[in-house]
Amino acid sequence: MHKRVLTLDEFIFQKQTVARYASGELSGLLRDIGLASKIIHRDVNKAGLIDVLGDAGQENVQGEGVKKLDVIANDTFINSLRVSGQCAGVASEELENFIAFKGTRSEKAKYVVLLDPLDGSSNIDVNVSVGTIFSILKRKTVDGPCQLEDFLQKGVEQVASGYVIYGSSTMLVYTTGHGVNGFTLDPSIGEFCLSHPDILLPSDGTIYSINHGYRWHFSNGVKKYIDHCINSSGERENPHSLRYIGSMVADIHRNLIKGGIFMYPISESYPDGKLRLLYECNPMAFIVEQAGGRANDGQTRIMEIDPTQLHQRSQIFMGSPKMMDRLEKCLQVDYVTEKVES
Ligand code: AHM
Ligand code: MG
Repeated sequence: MHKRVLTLDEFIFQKQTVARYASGELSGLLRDIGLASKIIHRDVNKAGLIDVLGDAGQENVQGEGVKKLDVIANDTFINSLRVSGQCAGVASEELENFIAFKGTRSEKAKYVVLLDPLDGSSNIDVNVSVGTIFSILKRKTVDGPCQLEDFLQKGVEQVASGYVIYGSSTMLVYTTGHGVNGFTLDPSIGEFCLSHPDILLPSDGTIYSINHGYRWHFSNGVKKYIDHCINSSGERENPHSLRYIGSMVADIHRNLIKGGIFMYPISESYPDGKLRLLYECNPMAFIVEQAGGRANDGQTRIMEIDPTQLHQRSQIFMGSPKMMDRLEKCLQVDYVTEKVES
C-alpha cells in the first residue's frame, strides 16, 4: 500500500494551526507562491514548444538581456500575489521600482514579497535547471500603500524565504525560521508533496562552486581557497570536486543536499559582487542557515547587512560550516594585506 503523501497546502495548514495567534495570512501567501510556481513549472517544461525561449528584446534595470520566460515568470508571480490580498506589494529583480498593490485588502496586508522570478535564466535556452527565489518580510508601515522602507530590511527580519528549482523534477524548498522543508511536485496530481523533511546541510563537504573563469580577478584570499580545493585532489581523504551550474538555486540546492560551498566573489566585472542582496543572497542565506550552514560576504553575516538600495549587490560565500571555516582562514590574507597597504 502507498504511504499517504503530505501536500504543501496540508503541511502549511498543519504548521499554521500549531502557531499561536497565526492569522493564516502567511500561509495564504506561501500557498499563492506555490500556485504561481506550478504555472512556471508548466511554462518552463514546455519552453521549447510554446515559443518562449530567447530574448524578450528588452533590458532589465541592471542592463541585462531579459528572456521571455523572465517576463512570464515575473508577471505570473506578481499577478498571483496581487489578487491574493495577503501581500501589500512586491519588489522584483526584473523591475526598477517596487509595486504597491492597491485596494483595501492589499493596503492592510502585513507582508511584502521580494522576488527573483527566474534565476539563472541564461540557462533556459540550453535546458539546464533554473529557479525562483522569494523572501517574505513583515512590512514596517502599518497601513496604506507599502513604502520603500518595507523592503529595505535586513535578512534577519525575514519571516520566510524559499526557492523553487525547475530541475529534473520541480521542488519547492522553504523556511519560516523553524528548519527547512522540501516538496517535490508530482505533476500527475499537480501537488507539491513533502519529500525532504527537515533538510540538514552536511557540516563538511567536498563540492566547491565558483565561476573559475574569473579566477585572475579574485582577491588573494579567494585564490588561496581555490588552490586549497584544487590541491586537495592530491589527497586521498578529501578530494574536492568543482561543480558549477551557473544557476544559484541549482548550485545551492545541490550543496544543501550533498554538502559544499558556493562562492560569488567580487571581481573586475562585478566590483560589488553580482548577486542581489534582497532577491538572492538574503533568502538563500536564510535557507542555508536554517539548514545548519553559514553565509557571509567575507566579513559580515549576509543577513546582518543593512540594505540601502533595492537592487544592491553583495559578494557572497555560503555553505557547510567546516568549509566556511577553511575559507575564512584563507580570506584573512586579504584583510592583512589591506591593513599593510593602508
Ligand atoms: P540572473 O538572476 O540574472 O539569472 O543572474 C544570477 C545568476 C545566478 O543564478 C548564478 O549564480 C550567477 O548568475 C552566474 O553568474 P556567472 O555566469 O557570472 O557565473
Ligand atoms: Mg537571479
